[in-house]
Amino acid sequence: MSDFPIILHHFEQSPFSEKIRLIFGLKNLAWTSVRISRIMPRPDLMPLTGGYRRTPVLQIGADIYCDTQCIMRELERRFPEPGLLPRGYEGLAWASAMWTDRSFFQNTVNLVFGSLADQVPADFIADREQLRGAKFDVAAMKAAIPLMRDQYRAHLAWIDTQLCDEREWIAGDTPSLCDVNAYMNLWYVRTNLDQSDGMLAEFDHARAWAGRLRAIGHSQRSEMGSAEALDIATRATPQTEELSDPTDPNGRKPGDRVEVMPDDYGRIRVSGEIVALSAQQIAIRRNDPRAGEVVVHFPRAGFLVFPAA
Ligand SMILES: N[C@@H](CCC(=O)N[C@@H](CS)C(=O)NCC(=O)O)C(=O)O
Repeated sequence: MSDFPIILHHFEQSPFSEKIRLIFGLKNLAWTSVRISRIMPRPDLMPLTGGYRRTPVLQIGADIYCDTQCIMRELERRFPEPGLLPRGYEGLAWASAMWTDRSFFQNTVNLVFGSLADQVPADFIADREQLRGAKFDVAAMKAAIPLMRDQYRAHLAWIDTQLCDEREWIAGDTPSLCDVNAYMNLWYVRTNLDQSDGMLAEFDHARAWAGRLRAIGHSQRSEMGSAEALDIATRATPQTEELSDPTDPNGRKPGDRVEVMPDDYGRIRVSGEIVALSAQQIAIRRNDPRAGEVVVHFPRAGFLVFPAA
């Protein structure tokens, strides 16, 4: 295994980062925290990611993992015990992110920022408008709060239904990615709006479940500055081995030059040369004037791959 620290580039208020902090807790992993600004610029992080700007990012030496799907996959691969894929439901556990990170999360974001409305700083709004390429309209979000409450409640009710046979975790006897993915949204509401868990009042099972997840904690955390993390990447050599995908539907292969970007928001293209490829991951090699040679990893679901322009 790698001698490099497990570095998470994140900010405290980030719900997607909370997923990964919770996984550190579940796997009892010591990790290094690099606190990044909540808004751009992030001058020591961009040399590592090649422009990918969403949070969090995991760094191990000169290997950089973007998006929680990809980060979870790598943590599961490197630290398989305890496993977070429920037996018999592995595919569904991965797929649960498409519910929790998209429909459930967009609903949660609107609820949180609609409720915070006038307290949301102007520079944050401007930054998120750039991220989305669309207006971040807190007044519209505020007006939509009753609608968002209905939606949020429907998502909570699904969690509660899943737990109503007195099981402790969504997919059975042990915590899994299904729990981590869904919990992020409750964590976000609780930390911003509803410390008393008022919206959970009617859902006894989901409320108890959220309490169990909260109790897990984040394992052993130490802090590092962003310049030091960049320096680690500069001195390290990427460890990713070449992997080809004989059934890639577009005939892509290691050595091809491509650009990769999310399909939803933060649509910034990152360019590089394919190192590894499968149905669920793509890793590209880049050379950066400050970071040196790095390999940047992305998931496939929710990401678009183009031939380099
Ligand atoms: N699908 C991404 C979504 C990540 C995401 O949206 N993170 C938020 C923060 S919680 C973000 O990137 N906000 C803009 C930013 O930090 O630049 C993932 O799973 O990592």
